[in-house]
Amino acid sequence: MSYTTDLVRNVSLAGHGGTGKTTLFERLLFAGGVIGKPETVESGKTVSDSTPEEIERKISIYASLGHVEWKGKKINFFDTPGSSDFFGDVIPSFRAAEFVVLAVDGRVGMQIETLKHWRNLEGRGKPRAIFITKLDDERADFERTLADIKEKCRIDPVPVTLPMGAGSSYKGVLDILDAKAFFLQADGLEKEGEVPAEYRDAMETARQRLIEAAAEGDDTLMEHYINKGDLDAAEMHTGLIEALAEHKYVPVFCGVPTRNSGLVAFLDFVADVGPDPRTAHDFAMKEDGSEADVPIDPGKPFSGIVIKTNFDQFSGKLSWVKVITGKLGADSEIFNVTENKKEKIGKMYVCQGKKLEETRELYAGDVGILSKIASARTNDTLSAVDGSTVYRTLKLPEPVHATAVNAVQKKDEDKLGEALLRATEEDKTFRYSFNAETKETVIAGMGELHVNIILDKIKASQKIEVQTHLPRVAYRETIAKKSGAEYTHKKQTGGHGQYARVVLEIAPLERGANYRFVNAIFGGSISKGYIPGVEKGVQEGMGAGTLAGYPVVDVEVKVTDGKEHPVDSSELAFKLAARNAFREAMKQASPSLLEPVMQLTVYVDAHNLGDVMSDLSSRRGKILGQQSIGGGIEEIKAQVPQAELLRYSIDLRSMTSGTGSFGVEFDHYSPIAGKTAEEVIKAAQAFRVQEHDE
Ligand SMILES: Nc1nc2c(ncn2[C@@H]2O[C@H](COP(=O)(O)OP(=O)(O)O)[C@@H](O)[C@H]2O)c(=O)[nH]1
Ligand SMILES: [Mg+2]
Repeated sequence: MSYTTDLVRNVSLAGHGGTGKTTLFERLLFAGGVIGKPETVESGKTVSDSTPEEIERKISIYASLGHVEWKGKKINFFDTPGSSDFFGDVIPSFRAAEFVVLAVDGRVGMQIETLKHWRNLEGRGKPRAIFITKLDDERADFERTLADIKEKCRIDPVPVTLPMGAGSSYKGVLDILDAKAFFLQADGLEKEGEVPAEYRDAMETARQRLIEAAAEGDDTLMEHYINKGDLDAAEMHTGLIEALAEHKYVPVFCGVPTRNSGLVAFLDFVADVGPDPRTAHDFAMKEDGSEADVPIDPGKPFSGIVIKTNFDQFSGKLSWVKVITGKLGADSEIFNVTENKKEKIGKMYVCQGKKLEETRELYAGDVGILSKIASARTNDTLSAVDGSTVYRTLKLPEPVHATAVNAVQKKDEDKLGEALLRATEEDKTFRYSFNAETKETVIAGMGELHVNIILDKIKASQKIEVQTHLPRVAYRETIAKKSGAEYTHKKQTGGHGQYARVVLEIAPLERGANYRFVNAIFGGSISKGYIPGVEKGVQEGMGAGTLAGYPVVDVEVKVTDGKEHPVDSSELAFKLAARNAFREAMKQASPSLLEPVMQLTVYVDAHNLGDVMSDLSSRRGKILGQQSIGGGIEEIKAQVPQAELLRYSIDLRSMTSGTGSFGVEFDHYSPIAGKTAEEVIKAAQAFRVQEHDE
């Protein structure tokens, strides 16, 4: 069954972990008749939390997609993970859904991840709503939660449903829009009924508020409202649709997902009022790097973007596609614009969690799944064969937590490498690289949990053991003063000898200049043909400094003299002589260590500012600036040695109860001395001993 654009609605369920998103998703599928029996997160059998790692931890790690047909509309729901470690799987739903519903726990109010989502959505101007859960709990309080949302998001949200009763006397919800009540049942879905007399006043007050919101929809409605003090049902309907599409109000829903309460009024609203994809647009990249809006439009040739990639045990690679224009058909030919490759589409699917269902057509606005499109990767633009539009890639956060990793058994290294590579394809916030300098495989992600879960999954699926440790810092060595040395390489082996003599001078260069080689030989004491050998030798010498074996930088090497032998000289002999001459010279040139210093940007709540600043100082950090960026958030810019930041994502999280976040990039190399340098040298020696043992 396929649905035209006007009949498609996309909703992302997002918010802090544990607020009830997965439960809500499950119950919405139940209300829509997709599943006959809803399961609990605790049972490990929900449609959404279906992977072994999710079942084991009882949290969502990956985005899931499912859909219900409601009032003739196909409503796609994304269930998303709550922990910031998995934010990379929330972003695709923010891109693909025209409507984001943030779940808020009625016991605790607006929590940090939800607030971060809120800020992200502000940047997108995306229509959004709030769903307050857990109102059956004695500690829950609808009004208090609403007040908290008002304060933290600086909005005046508009209730579309209101709770009847609270805690153990919770009875169900009032549907303000349709002036109905939905009563909680001992079993099964809630039942529609008359609004009890005691709630009529509350209902009327809420209806007035909703009418005001509708009147914001456009100027004529506002005029009618001002003149009549009311709007009729049809006016209210159009007003709410228009005002929501432009994010002029934030509807609030409530309920108890675990007991199937608050679902019907919510589904009605999404189907009747929720944003039509045709009111939304996506973003194309223009040649000059700027963006252009592309309306979601079924009338154009096909184009779409791959928003997510995952690997299924049975179906192989699955590419999730948001159709932006036109229609995508099964058994058709398309063009991967990003990879410049024609592709044949075979079967095409929609899904309910991990269950795939074949479909023949997907219209603009809809989200579906293609299997086995070899070239397709997350962020690729797909289009009709003659298309050339390229869509903007997903705005994903940069990884902030790095770990070095290796297989316990040497023979498993290749398997580990392949599995890590595949993980980077599935997860764009996960990186994997081999650092030739420190001879380590380094992986990086959004936090310790993120990285550990990926490793656990690899261990289990590949049946290999892996070890992790803090990544080694890529130090450098340099010199502080001029010096010179001469070295004669001389060997008599059998009939044929080796001979070369090199005299050179070295001098410090400015920071960042790296390396300069000067051939200052006059009178041909070393023939031209041997100079490349000399330079190779110098470079080898610089590859491992004399202090701790780190690469040497910012040095000028000048070859001033030498000597060769008509028979016994060779390029190899000059290389060896130059390498040793360089080492001798370096020892005399006051060698010192340089460490990488990172540019750090930290975002924290104002009340954590003092702690975070003094912590940065204790990490040998230099504060460059600090400013308020609104919403009670402070931005700190600092330069901090990389060696002090290896566990920063963990430490910042504990210092700020998870509210802080940061970005980091390499800035420059800076000298270190004294105790800090001694420790680095000691550690490097220990490492070399260990390497020899292996
Ligand atoms: N009492 C109560 N518990 C709920 C409600 N909604 C969800 N829960 C429970 O809250 C926990 C977290 O729910 P889950 O759906 O996994 O939250 P998610 O992390 O947002 O997906 C589970 O134990 C649910 O059973 C509710 O309305 N009332
Ligand atoms: Mg969940």
